[in-house]
Order: sequence, then structure tokens, then C-alpha cells
Amino acid sequence: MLRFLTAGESHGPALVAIVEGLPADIPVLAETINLGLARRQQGHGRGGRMKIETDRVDFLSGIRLGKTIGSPVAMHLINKDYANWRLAMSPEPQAGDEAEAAIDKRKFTKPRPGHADLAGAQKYGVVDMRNILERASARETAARVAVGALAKAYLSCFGVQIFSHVVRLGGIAATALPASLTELQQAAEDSVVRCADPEATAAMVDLIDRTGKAGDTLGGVFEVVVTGLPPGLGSYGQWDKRLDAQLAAAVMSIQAVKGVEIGIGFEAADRPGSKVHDPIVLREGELARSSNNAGGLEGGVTNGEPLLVRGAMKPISTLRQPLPSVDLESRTATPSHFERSDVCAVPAAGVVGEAMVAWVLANAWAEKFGGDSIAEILANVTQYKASLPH
Ligand code: EPS
Repeated sequence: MLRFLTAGESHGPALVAIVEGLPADIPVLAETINLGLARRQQGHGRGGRMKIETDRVDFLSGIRLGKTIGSPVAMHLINKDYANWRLAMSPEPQAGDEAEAAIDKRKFTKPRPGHADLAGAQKYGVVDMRNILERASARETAARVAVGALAKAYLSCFGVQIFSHVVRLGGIAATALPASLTELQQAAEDSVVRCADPEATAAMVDLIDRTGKAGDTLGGVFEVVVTGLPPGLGSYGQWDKRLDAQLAAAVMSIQAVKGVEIGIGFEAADRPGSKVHDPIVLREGELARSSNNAGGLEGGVTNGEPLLVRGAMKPISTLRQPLPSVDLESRTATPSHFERSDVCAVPAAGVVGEAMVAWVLANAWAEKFGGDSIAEILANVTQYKASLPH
């Protein structure tokens, strides 16, 4: 129903995204998208690149006078760092001593374990992995956050809200979390690692600092929380219509994410059924659940409870104290290449997680409610909600 594509290399001129299928009349301001892009750039543990970039979106199509018009939306984000890579990343062929030196300086022949470097070199039959890492880089997630901001703007027309918080980082777990989701969201936004537990935040910051000094990196787990979803999005009718499967694929597609859980996830496998499944109760005369271990999804369909999706991110694979590797050019043992990078990007990954979850939900919403304008969709949503058994 909805589709998007991104393009762009990490140190190329720009990132671009095209989004198709959004209805007309979604209020969208570049300013709002830029706030989302700034959230992705923050987080204790980010590297020097984030001091260079100030991600901002330019709309090229699909939006007029602050609203979508139903046609494809094209967006453009400049890589400021391109100014420092102009010769090495030039789309035009380059010749001459200066260009050759610049291209040589950016040559990359010692693959980093854990990165796409070696797998990409084998796939494309190259020795210099510059072309591989440029696209495999998580820089691409800036474009996804811009796309996700459109999906969020669409969903917010119907009262759906999305946020994320970091629940683990380098083995430190958030334990004292506010019970109210509004407080949880605020506490996460106030934390430099987007973790709603202040004590855990302090311990995570300290660990990031110590790990960075040691030349190492850290991973962790983020959780995306969605409120305001009606029951009935997604379907158990086919494997690829199951919303949990779509969410898992979308979150797993984020660079360095190695695991996805819905609700209590893997923990459900260790508990008896009576400690997993959420009792159905009547609350003030309405159908409700007394717990939310399922994370808002049963049978691949939303059940009206808040949606909870977690992503586990492995540590960044660029280490200042590099791991053993092999120089593909000289075929000798060598430490892997070190190029400026982040110590930890889990808080940023949570923001990207929000974008990917928003995208999947916008798609499920469009599939269930159809419509070409917000007014038309709202009428369908209102009619559906009125018809729900209470
Ligand atoms: C990345 C390496 C670093 C990160 C980058 C992702 O970039 P650089 O090599 O230019 O220092 O900062 O992330 C971003 C640029 C971004 O916008 O998130 C990598 O190899 O994946």
C-alpha cells in the first residue's frame, strides 16, 4: 500500500527518500521533521561526525502549504561532511595528483569484523571496500527517520502516539521505570542515553566513557511504545500479513539490530502459560486486559493494548582498538581499519526504531481503513470504532 525507498552514501552529497501512498491533508512541517532528525543525532556516545552534521530535510514534492497532497513525497538531506570528501566521493571521474591522493586516502582494504565490509567485498568482487561501507553505514537511517516522521504525522491524525526508550545498554538494565507511559516518555526524552531510569542513565554514561577510553564499543536494547491503536490492525490470514512479522522485519532491518521481541518476547518461552497470557477483564464496562505481556499483539493482530517492540543492537563494529583482520590487498594479517565512529548508538537506534514501527503501522492503518484524504479515513475509523464490541 505505502512504499518508500532511500538512496545515498554516508559521505556522498546527500540522502534522499521517496514516499508513496500517503493520503492528502496530513499536516507536515519541515521543522517537525527536523526535530525528529535532531533526536536521532543525540545520545551520549556518538562520535565526531555528529558535530559536523545538522540534519535538515528539504521537501521536493508531495507537500504544499504544510500538507500532503496525495502525490509522492520526495525528501533531500544534505551530508555536510561531503565537503571533506568531495574528490574521493565525486560522481564524476577525477584525475590529477590531488584527486588521486584524496581517493587513495579513502581506500579501505582491512575489513572490520562485524561490519558489511568483507561480505560486501566478496559479493561485489572488490578489494577496496569504500563502496560497500558507504551504503551499509547507519548514516542511511537519517533518511528513514524523515520517512518515519511522515508516518508519525499520518498516525497522529488519529491519536496514535509513538516513543522509545533504552532499556539496556552494555549489560546495564533500567529497573526503576515510571508506571505511567507519559512519565516514561518524558523521562526518556530528558536522559542523555534516552533511558527513563536516572540511576541506570548515570551508570550507562559512565560505562560509555570508560569503554570509549578503552577503544571499545557498546550495544543495548531499545523499546518502542505505541499508544492509541485500535484492535484489529494486521491479520492472521497469511504469514506476511501478520503485524508482528512485519514489525520484526522492519526493526531487524535497522543497521546492527540482531534481535527483536514483542511484549515479553523470549521470556515467554520460560514461563508457564498462566504467567504469560493476559487475562481478559471488564474495566468500567469495557473489554480490557489486566496485563500486557503480549505487547499489544495476538495472532498478528493488534488487541487495543499499547504496542511494545524491542530491538537488540550489537556493539558498533568500528573499534579504536581493532580486532584481527586481513588486508585484502597485501593478504597479510593486520588489525582492522579504524575510521572515526561512535562508541554507542543505542539511543539513536531507538529513534530509528520509532520510525520503522511508525512506517509498518501506517501501512497497516492504510490497509484497514483505506481512503485518500484524512477526512475520508477519519470517517472510516470512527465508524469502525463505533462498531467494536465493548
Ligand atoms: C557509521 C560511522 C560514523 C557514524 C555514522 C555511521 O560515521 P563516520 O564514519 O562519518 O564518522 O557517525 O552515522 C552517521 C553518520 C549518522 O548520521 O548516523 C557507520 O559506519 O555505520
